[in-house]
Formats: sequence, C-alpha cells, structure tokens
Amino acid sequence: MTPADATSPAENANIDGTSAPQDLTDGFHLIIDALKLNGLNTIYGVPGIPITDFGRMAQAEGIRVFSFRHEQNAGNAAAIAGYLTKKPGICLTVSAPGFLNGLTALAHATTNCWPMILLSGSSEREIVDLQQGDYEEMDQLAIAKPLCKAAYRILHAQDIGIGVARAIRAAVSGRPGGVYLDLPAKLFGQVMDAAAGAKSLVKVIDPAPKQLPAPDAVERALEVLKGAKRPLIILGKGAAYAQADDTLREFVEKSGIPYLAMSMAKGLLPDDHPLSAGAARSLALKDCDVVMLIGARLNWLLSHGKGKQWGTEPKKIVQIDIEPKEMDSNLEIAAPIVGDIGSCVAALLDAMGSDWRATYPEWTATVREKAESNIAKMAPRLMNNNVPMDYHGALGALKPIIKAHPDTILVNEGANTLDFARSIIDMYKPRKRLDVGTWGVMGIGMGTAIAAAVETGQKVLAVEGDSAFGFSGMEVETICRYNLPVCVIVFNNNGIYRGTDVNPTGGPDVAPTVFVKDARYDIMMQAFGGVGVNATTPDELSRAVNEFLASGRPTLINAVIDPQSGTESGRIGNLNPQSVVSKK
Ligand code: ADP
Ligand code: TZD
Ligand code: MG
Repeated sequence: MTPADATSPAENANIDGTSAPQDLTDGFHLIIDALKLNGLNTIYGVPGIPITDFGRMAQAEGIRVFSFRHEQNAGNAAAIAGYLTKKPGICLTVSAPGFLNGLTALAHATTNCWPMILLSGSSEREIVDLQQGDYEEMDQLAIAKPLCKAAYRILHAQDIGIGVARAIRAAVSGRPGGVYLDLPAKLFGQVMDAAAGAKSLVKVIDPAPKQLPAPDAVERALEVLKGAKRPLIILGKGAAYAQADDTLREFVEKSGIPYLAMSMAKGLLPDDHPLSAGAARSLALKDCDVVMLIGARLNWLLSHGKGKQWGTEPKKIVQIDIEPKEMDSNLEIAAPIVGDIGSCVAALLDAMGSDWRATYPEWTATVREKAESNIAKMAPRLMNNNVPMDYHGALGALKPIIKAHPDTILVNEGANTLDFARSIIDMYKPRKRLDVGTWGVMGIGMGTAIAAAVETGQKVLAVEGDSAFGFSGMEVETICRYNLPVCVIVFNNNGIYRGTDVNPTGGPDVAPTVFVKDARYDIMMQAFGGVGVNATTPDELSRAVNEFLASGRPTLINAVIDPQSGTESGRIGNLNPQSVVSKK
C-alpha cells in the first residue's frame, strides 16, 4: 500500500466519477481499532489539541479513558499498569509541554523495565522541521529517543496498524520498556477506505515470546548451587513482573534456600515464609557464599554487590535475567542464565529432578534465628501509642490491617515513610507493593494508586510522605471523579525527612526542607466530595483505614507524625555528598 491510498474527504470520489458514499475510516478510528484489536482498552492521559477528539472517540468506542490533572501522573499510571498486566500501559498527551510531562514517566517505565506506550500528538512536520514556530512546536521524536526503549512516528493512516504493532512488541518483548509513538496532528484526520483500513491492522502474535534458557547454563547454575554452603536468593521486581508465581515458589521451597525480596518483589512469597531472610538482611548479605539473583539488578539498591554490606568473603553469583547485557554489569557472574524467569525457573526445577535435597540446615537455622530475634526486638516499638505518632507507631497500626486484608494494594513513597513502611509492613501476595522503583522517584503516588485500582479492582492504600504526596496531590480530584477505592494516608511530619530544620540566618524564610506546620491534607479530599480524616493516634488511624476498607470510598487520612522522628534521607543518608567546609 502506498501513501496515495490515504485521501482527504474531498478526494473521495468513486473510480467511475460518481460520488456515491464509500465506507471510510480515518486516523482517529484506526488508532482506536489498532489498540482494541490488541487488547489495549485503557488510556491514561490529559486532553487538548490535537488529541481531544481522539479521547472522546476512544471513549465512545468502549475504551476506558482516564483524564488526569497532569500528564506525569497519567504516565505513572500507564507505567504501573504495564507492570501489573504485562501489556503496555497507554498514556496519551498533547504536543510539546504535555509530551515532556509524560516523558518523565516514560523514562521511569524504561528504567524499571516496564512496558508502556506514550502516544503523543505532535505539530506539523513541515513547520517543526523548518522550525517556523508552530503551536507547541517540538521535535518530539528526537527528544524521546534517548529516553526510552524505542521511538516511532506514524505519518500515514495506512501505517497505523503496523506502527502500533511495532510499539507493542518493542514494549513487551525481551526486557520490557517504554515506547514513544509520535502522532502528528494531520494523521488523525487522514481518511482511507474502511475495508482497506481494517485489513491494515495488525494483531500482534505472541508479543513477548518465551525465551528458553540454554540447558548448559541451567546445569552450570545447579552446580554452583550444589557447591554452596550458605546460598541466598534475591528476588527482584523482574520476578514479580514475570508472573511465574507458583513455579518460583516451588523452586525456592524445593531448593530450601533463604531469600530476600527487593522492595516490589515483597509478597512474591509471603514475607512471613520460613525461608524469608527479610528480617535478617544484613546477616544474609554479609555471610552468604552464593547469591542467586532472580529478576534483580546489582545496581545501587544492592550497593553494586560491593562494600561493607556484602562482607569480606567473595561470593559466587548466579543470575537469571532476560537481558544478556545485564550479566557482569557490576561483578563477574559465575552462572548466567539468560531467558524469561518462568522458563528459566521451570528448567531449573526440571533439572533438579526428584532427589534434590535442601542441604543447608545450619545456614537456614542461623538466618531464621536472626530474623526471629530482630522481629521480636521490633515488636514493642510497633505497639507504641506515642502522640504525636512516630513512624513505628503509625506503621504498627497499618501492619495488621494489611495482614488481615492481603489483597489490598500498598502504594508507598517518601523517604522515612518509604523506608520504614517497606521494612515494617509485611506483604503476603505478589505485586501488592508498588513504590518508587529503581529511581527512587517522588511523584508516583496518585498515578500508581489510580492505575492499581483501575487495573486490579482491589482497594488501594497509598502511604505517602507529605512531600511525596505533594508531587501528585491534585489527582485526589481524579480519584473522587472516578470514585476509586483509594485511601491516601499522608504521613505528615511537616516536611522533607523532618519538619524541624531552621533557617540558620534567622531570616523570615523557613528552611528548604520545611512545610506549612500542621497542614490539613484531609481537607483537600473533602473539597472534592471524598472522606477526609485527621488522625493523631494509632487508634484513630486504624479506625479510619478500617472504615475505608468497609466503604471503599475515596479517603485521605492526614496522619500526624512527630516532625522529630524521621532521619535525613531515610535509610540512604549515606548517599548525600558532604561538605568539609560547612563542618568546620
Ligand atoms: P529490583 O529493583 O527489584 O532489584 P530491577 O528492576 O533492578 O529489580 O531488575 C529487574 C530485572 O528483571 C531487569 O534486569 C529485567 O531485565 C529483568 N526482567 C524483567 N522481566 C523479566 C522476565 N520476564 N524474565 C527475566 N528477567 C526479567
Ligand atoms: N524529586 C524527585 C522527582 N524525586 C526525589 N526522590 C526527590 C526529588 C528527592 N526526595 C527524596 O529522595 S525523598 C523526598 C524528596 C523530595 C521527600 C521526603 O519527604 P517525605 O517523606 O515527606 O515524602 P518523610 O517521611 O518526611 O521522610
Ligand atoms: Mg515528610
């Protein structure tokens, strides 16, 4: 098919010169049909030129279209939708500024290895390329390219089918990531024969094919595990993404190896599983002799596999990842297994046969004892009733609620609010904990909570630092507008890390980390018809959350936290550069 097949309505005469009506379709409808054909039935975005009508038509055609107050939040919704469903989450933005707002989320999705497609309207090529100053002019494709996994532009209606197919396959195959699809305004109105249009659409067959591991890689890995005395499995969010939950659990249990779950992998096996080394993390990392990484990278979150945290003994590393380039990225990998986690773990189980015995009884007992003693040490702190609440008191109130409602999705961002919640609140089911991911980015909260509610139908608790919440807080209107079962709990300590800093000059400006004291975030929710609660004690907090779990109504709880109780940067204060001069 050539570009000449796409015509404007005026050119739509029959071959015999009569003007009998012909069945037509256009760019708008072809994009919608292409998405629907591939099971992409939800769009997160912000309307405006040139995509306003596209959003209306998509809704009319049965796609759920969620309008946000800022594209970054819509993009974060699409990113987490991709993580939860293994299908690309779709974000829709207007040109230049809207596109740039969405781009941060696309880069975030790519960094986290989640499939997402950013569909953005763009200005006319002729004007953009000559830099003649079009409305919202920007060479979006060029800007998107270095920030995502793949970027494409569709210029002709008859290429929409193949363009959308490419975007889908690029997003979900291999290591998943973000894809940019540039849609110039003129494309939407381009007309073509409806039958030819329908034929031009592509339903992507097997978009993320299984990638089987090489048998010798599997054998090599098992040899390393057999030689281990103190092995440790580290589960990452790639393992959660893979949705091979039963196989993975069978492998961990059959191997008898203690495991650590990275933040978003928590719950892949329940955190109270006897092989969980979560509460003995320091000991497990320091003393293990073999590490098996499953869908986790040796990046900053694991100190690149180096330093004090990892003890002095060299470790042998087994790694399962779909991305071959991930191997040896930071340290030598003794046994790389390249493939998808479902296939790799199944192959390992197969090769282990029926006579594989767990042979690390001393090690598992040591890890277990340490974990239990740490849990016992922590318990009284979680029961404290201090007013104002500290992090332990407030999270101690939330912990048993999640245990009683293990299907609830926990969204979490902040510094102290993030780090304490991650270690205190146990998860019991896969993909229930959604957080700041690889970048430790603030602002994922409301977009993530909205998409989690939409995609799973479950109730969502978003535990948010007051600073973190501010990045996407306006979306409480969106939560109310769509009447979503989301309860936002703002851990309000009057600022970033702590609300107690002072301006050393004595001037009228407060310190850079301090917010308005005793702010009432709950009233924001009331402004849009949701439930707002001010909670000053663990009891009030529990009661408000339980009321939300009973009603499912949009709720915001302002949890008053002692501004003294946090620490600088939560658990990662060591990453702050230090000034020798200011310490004089
Ligand atoms: P965490 O932050 O939890 O440690 P990372 O995001 O660093 O996890 O690592 C996830 C890894 O999982 C990435 O290297 C990615 O390539 C890999 N991955 C994602 N999906 C799959 C899959 N289906 N099979 C194998 N590896 C996968
Ligand atoms: N901007 C972005 C996009 N991401 C970031 N991570 C930051 C800024 C820096 N930052 C953190 O790393 S945590 C944080 C910021 C601003 C907020 C911490 O304050 P909080 O949590 O109120 O959310 P606590 O409980 O007060 O520590
Ligand atoms: Mg705070």
